[in-house]
Amino acid sequence: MPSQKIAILSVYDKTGLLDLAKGLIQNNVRLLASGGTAKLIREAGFDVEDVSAITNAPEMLSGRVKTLHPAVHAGILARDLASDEKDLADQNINKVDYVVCNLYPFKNTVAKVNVTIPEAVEEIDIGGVTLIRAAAKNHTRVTILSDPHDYPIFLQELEKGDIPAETRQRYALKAFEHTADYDAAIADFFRKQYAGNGVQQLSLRYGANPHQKPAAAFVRDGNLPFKVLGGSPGYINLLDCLNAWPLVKELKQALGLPAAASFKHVSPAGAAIGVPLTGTERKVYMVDDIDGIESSGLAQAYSRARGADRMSSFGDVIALSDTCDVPTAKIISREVSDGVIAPAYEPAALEILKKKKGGKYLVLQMDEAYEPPSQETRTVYGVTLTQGRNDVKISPTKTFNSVIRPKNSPKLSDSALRDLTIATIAVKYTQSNSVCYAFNGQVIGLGAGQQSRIHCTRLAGDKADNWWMRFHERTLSISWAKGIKRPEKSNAIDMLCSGQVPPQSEFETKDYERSFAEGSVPKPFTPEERREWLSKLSEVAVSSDAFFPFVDNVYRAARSGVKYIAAPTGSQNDGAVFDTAENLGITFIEQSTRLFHH
Ligand code: 93A
Repeated sequence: MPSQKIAILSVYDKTGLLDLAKGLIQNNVRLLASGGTAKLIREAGFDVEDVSAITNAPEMLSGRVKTLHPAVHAGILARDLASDEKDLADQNINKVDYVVCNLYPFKNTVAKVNVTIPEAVEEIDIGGVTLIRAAAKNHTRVTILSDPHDYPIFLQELEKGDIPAETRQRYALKAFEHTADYDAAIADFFRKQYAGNGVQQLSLRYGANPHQKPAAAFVRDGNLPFKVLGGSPGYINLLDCLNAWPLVKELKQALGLPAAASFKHVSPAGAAIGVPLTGTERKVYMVDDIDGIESSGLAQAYSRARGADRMSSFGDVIALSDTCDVPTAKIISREVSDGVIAPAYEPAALEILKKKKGGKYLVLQMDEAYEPPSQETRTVYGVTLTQGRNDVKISPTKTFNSVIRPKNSPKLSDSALRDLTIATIAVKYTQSNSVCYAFNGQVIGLGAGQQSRIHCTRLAGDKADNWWMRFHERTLSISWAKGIKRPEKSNAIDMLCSGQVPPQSEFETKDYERSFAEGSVPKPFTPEERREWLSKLSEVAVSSDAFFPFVDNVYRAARSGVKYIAAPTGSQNDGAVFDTAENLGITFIEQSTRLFHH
């Protein structure tokens, strides 16, 4: 006669317990239960023994030790092996077949306002986790029920005989998820208590919006890779920093010059390397009065990154590849900006930045040696998504030498390779779809987050055009009204350069004209003047994060002086795209890696 099956029951949540006990008994299962669980079953009139019947040890330490005993765990963990059977027989221990357990309500307890550490500590379940883990580990023989919702189906299957292997596997998986979630909640609580704010975790005021609370940033392993030297970051600030930093790190690695990026809403508004600035560029980027800029590659890089699209960079988060020096800090100090991340700061530069925004300017110091894990995880609407990190390396020597069209194209120049590298690294960190135009070591137009590729190509192209219109003599020679602020100048220039003038209403006209010195409102550009000036822009490089589905993208790019396009292929229209590029004198480089980013 087969020996009687044994179930150990130890549940905090006693939902469905009595029906389960009844069903088990009807199926001739012997019940063993911990204190409160046994009491409830017994009081309902069912036959149950205390766990101490097999441990010969009482519950101790006010319940801290209830089921922790070799008689319990050897009974659960034993396999159908002769050596295990012998060990059990030597100790007079019976095999356990079913474990029913759910854990102390740690999450509910720590969710209470003003919960103390001792209160939380008492809710850390040890014996229950051990029961669950042991039974789940030995699921080839043992069934673990950690969710009361599973009791009815379990009883139906028990009626039929043995619990099928697939059911045991499903319950084991659920059990492992249950203990993992439980441990994560414990770690979360103690991280907040013991990790020290800013070391392993950082409390944030709120998430993407003020009503999204609580919010925090943390790592599970080691410390955060950055230190807060000034201000306190918001959620979106961190998203910007953690995208902008790898962008500048990769630009520097790829091109060997200091790099800077200016981010807004998790896409770059500008990104550049430290190519020396001409006098005109200094004027256009509003840095002609910065001392020491000629000898600071970093300041030049940031001038370019910030100068590319001053409208989009308003209130930016900045990433710098190198130690922030005084000229760079001076440029930053007088722009409207939210924060900066850099590997280090010269003391005098830090002093300047710490005075910004009444001392609230965000200054983060990034650990240059930090390497993120290769796997990325996030949850969206309760669903966890995981992927390998996009760690593909973009390099001027390796990324653009696969297939170049037309086939007889001359070797790409160093400056073309440099600008293709910049545009491609920029799209790698831009919300998709994205298309980037680069020239002279910097982004000059970037289209981010458009659902249609041609809209990206147009948006980026229009930005490149606006950028170039800022170099027109008429824009350069604007005389400004007294006391006008830098952002107001940028707004007025943008109105002029993007063809928004003449304004449509009397009020708008008045507002616009207020920016300029008396009697010197610049004449709007006529379509012919625009066309004429834009035709002078040439040698521009474009990178796209995925293939061009239609030839319209190539036509649009050509209008903004584009001579090089790097894009993945795979469209049905590839042939037409290549032909169009060739007809327009554009070199097309098949860049083999798709670079979507979200
Ligand atoms: O404090 S414990 O970690 N020590 C134990 O040995 C132990 N064994 C089971 N808590 C322990 N449990 C937990 O007790 C179970 O996880 C379950 O949540 C609870 C059931 O207790 P009772 O049967 O006394 O109501």
